[in-house]
Amino acid sequence: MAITLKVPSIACDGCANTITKAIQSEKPEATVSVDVASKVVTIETEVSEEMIRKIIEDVGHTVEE
Ligand SMILES: [Cu+2]
Repeated sequence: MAITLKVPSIACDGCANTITKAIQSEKPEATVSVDVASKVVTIETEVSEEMIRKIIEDVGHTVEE
């Protein structure tokens, strides 16, 4: 299932990297793509959206409701 989240706190490639690594360290099978310009994160995973939101928030980013 693909989850799409808007993460307004993404400012650069470093942020994109932090988020990608955080998700993949918890869920190695997840495919993560981050569009820095539009601040949208797309995750292909079996994990719940709730869990993904928590992982992103745990590395200091804010997920839009
Ligand atoms: Cu950054």
